[in-house]
Amino acid sequence: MVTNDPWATGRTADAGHWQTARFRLSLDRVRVMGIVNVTPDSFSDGGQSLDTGAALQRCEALMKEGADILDIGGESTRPGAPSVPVDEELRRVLPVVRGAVSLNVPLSVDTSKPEVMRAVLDAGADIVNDVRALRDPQALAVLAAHATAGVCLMHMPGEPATMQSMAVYDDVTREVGQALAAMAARLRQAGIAAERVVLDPGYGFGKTLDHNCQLLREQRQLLALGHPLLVGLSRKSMLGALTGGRAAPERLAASIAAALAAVDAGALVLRVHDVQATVDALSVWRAVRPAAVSPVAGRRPGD
Ligand code: HH2
Repeated sequence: MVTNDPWATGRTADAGHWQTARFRLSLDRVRVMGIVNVTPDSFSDGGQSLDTGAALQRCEALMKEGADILDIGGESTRPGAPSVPVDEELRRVLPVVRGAVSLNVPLSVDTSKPEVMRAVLDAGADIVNDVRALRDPQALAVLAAHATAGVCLMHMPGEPATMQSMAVYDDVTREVGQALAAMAARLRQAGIAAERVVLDPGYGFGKTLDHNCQLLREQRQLLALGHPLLVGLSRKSMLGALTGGRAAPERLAASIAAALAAVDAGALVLRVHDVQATVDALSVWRAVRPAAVSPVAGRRPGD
């Protein structure tokens, strides 16, 4: 074991996999989570997969491109997006989960609603990805009642409508780290095994451009929390700001650069719109990165 191995720093021995409902997902290499937004109004791809058939086609296409996980969402989190009633969110995501369950790939559902969580887990979904980190006690209860489902806890102060007014930190990395630690402790107290939990710093959620850049620069510090890190930087507005105002569909190069920066800083799951390009970038990355021995699998991450 190489003690200064970036892949090892601060991570506990059991942080080498993500336990999800049907799959124990090895994290000895970086995993790509492909985004399937079943929404009319998502910030970069709203309306593209609004009906079940189109969403399932996207699921299959993303798998062919090399996605390791599919993340299905029925409500946009962009600031100002209208809230979606439970029955409408269920109408959007449940048939997609039911159709995708036979694809033999881990299915994540991006939701904060306990009713939706319960229904999709009953239908065979593997992971709950909650940008509100199960802050609804009923949501926590749904996950605690499930023996194995994975969960992603993301940092977001307040709600999408108010989060940018709460983008005030003395030290963003320290404060995001403390908040994530408290979230993980709350799940532990509820009896949810640590191996089921990944953490996400929440790029673009209640953070200014400077906060996002500092957080990415210092992201490695979050590895000390002992959970794998998932990041969502794909097409985010911070990338538009850093590239002279490019619109969301024109942020591919910026998204790849950000994804690799995040991997360099210890991220093990990348939530992305552009799966093929990200998979290609990771292939090159793996071939040329400094050799490091994974303490988890006893071999180089990515092999
Ligand atoms: N970002 C978005 C949505 N869900 N989940 C996690 N864990 N991390 C993220 O960074 C994250 C997320 C926003 O992206 P997108 O789904 O493309 O847009 P919208 O929320 O408008 O549907």
